[in-house]
Amino acid sequence: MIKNLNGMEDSGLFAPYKPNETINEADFVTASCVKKYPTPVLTYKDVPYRSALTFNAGVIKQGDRYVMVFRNDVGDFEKEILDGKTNLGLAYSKDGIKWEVEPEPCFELRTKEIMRAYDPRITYIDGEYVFCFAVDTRHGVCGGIATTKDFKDFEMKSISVPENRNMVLFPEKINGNYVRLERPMPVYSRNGNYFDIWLSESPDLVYWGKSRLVMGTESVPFCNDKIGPGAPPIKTDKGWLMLFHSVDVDPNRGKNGWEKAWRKRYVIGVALLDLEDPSKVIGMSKKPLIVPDDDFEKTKGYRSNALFPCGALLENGIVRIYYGACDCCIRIAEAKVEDLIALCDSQL
Ligand code: BMA
Repeated sequence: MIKNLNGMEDSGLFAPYKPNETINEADFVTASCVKKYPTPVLTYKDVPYRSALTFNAGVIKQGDRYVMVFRNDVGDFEKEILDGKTNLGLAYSKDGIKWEVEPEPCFELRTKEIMRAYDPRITYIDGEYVFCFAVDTRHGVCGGIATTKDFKDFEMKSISVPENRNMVLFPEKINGNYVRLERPMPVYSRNGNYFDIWLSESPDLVYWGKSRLVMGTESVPFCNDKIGPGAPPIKTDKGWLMLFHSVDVDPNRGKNGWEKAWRKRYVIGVALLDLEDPSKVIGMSKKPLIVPDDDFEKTKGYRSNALFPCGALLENGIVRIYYGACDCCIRIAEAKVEDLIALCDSQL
């Protein structure tokens, strides 16, 4: 007998799931309850320092204003030049839609070992803002966590072992611990590029453990490649609402955006996690929630067909989703929270 298998004991690590259901191309449409704002809310044109691509932004409410921290890949958009540097820009807004970018970036990680931090997510918990971001190092991609009270001074709490990315922190402790969703990238054991969503707990944001699988790629009928958690989960009375990105690859896709060839498509999915044990998926939508569906998202930008949510806010019954589009700008989509919950009607 083996004690304390940490939730992995029942029918094995990868159960419960329904493997390999797939949807048709005609089902890659944005759900009818979702309304997209017609134009991006932030582009390089809004940034007062050198900027080519502004995307993948964490957003949080601070008193009566909104705070956004966005990924800024430094360069020149018009000339299609990237300098190879990334910093995180800071913007404030009164309404969450029109943004004023601060004169300087608020965060940059560069050491001999670390090349950059990117794709920030922000959670407010216990009186401080917790940032989760990806960290490119010379020895692999890691998940990084830092805290701040003012978006000026930051304290690094932890950097994971590689390969890991897309960490998001729940906005409250669960059963006494901080809880994060994360996306490790196993190379040998999964027989392909199948990267799944996991969860870990920590007493202090430094030491992480009790790791367990939340959702495998095979559970997502619109995925043939990888998934990853998107925005910090939103608490509802039916469960934690989890937005995630999901990737399908088609070798027949050719040139898109700036790159010679870009064969992936990133769409946004939605699922509900159990309130007390968020490693349990209690419902998900079998179809994508948001897909690239206007001309801009399908053909333009740095990488077409790439939607990447990092922020979501629930106010007055409406969930506002902030997503990077085409790895070059930030857009908003909105839906009623009850409609999003209703979409999560499939059990894994
Ligand atoms: C992911 C990350 C994101 C990016 C996305 C689409 O792997 O690198 O920053 O938005 O790819 O290119």
